[in-house]
Amino acid sequence: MTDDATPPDSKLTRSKRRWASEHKFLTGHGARPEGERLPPGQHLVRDWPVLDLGRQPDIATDRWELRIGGLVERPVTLDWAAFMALPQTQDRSDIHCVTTWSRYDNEWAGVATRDLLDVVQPSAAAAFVMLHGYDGYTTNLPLTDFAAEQAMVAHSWDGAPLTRAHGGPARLLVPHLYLWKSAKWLRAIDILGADAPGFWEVNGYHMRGDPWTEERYS
Ligand SMILES: Nc1nc2c(c(=O)[nH]1)N[C@H]1C(S)=C(S)[C@@H](COP(=O)(O)O)O[C@H]1N2
Ligand SMILES: [Mo]
Repeated sequence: MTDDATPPDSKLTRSKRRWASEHKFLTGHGARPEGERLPPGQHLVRDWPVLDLGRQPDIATDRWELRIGGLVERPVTLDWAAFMALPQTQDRSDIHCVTTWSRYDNEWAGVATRDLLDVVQPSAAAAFVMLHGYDGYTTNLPLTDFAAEQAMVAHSWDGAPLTRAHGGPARLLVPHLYLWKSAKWLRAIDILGADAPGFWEVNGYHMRGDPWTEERYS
């Protein structure tokens, strides 16, 4: 069987799409060397600094909603109940901020981005994602990074609801990229065919942001 003879919705094509989104067959995230935990140029902190544009929107869960649209088969707008009714995931991961602090062993709970993508079904042309926060913040990343195994829309941290300062009711978490990609107060996810810069990316930050290769600035 050749690729030419394979219809676009074949089982193999679906599997290959899934492998791509899972980074299947790659040895690890980005260029992280075996056995290393602190990326180059980072230092460890024990507290959790708050960084944002200085406006922290106060969004009660009863008026929160998350819109997922763009290049998808089934766009959705989830209210809090619908979001919490999706499969729930928990994961422990490290976070790395481009301002050089890293924090180990954060316990997150939320909905895996893969489960959100299963709901909306990205179309074949989908390749990038733009995140929108309730504060007007935007940030972009490749769909493969958005769909990474540890990525989720998180509503809890260390066993308690995410605080407003850290992006509650719900924020993105993509722990293998610098934390500016993890949009707080998440309001909308736009699936795109082409990459476009978000807030910090317009201001010189990197389009991808891998801490292991120090993709800090473009
Ligand atoms: N909505 C929104 N998300 C955001 C930001 C922001 O200003 N608004 N700042 C980003 C930046 S630059 C960083 S470093 C992290 C900080 O997250 P924290 O305050 O929970 O540490 O959030 C990111 N997500
Ligand atoms: Mo940041």
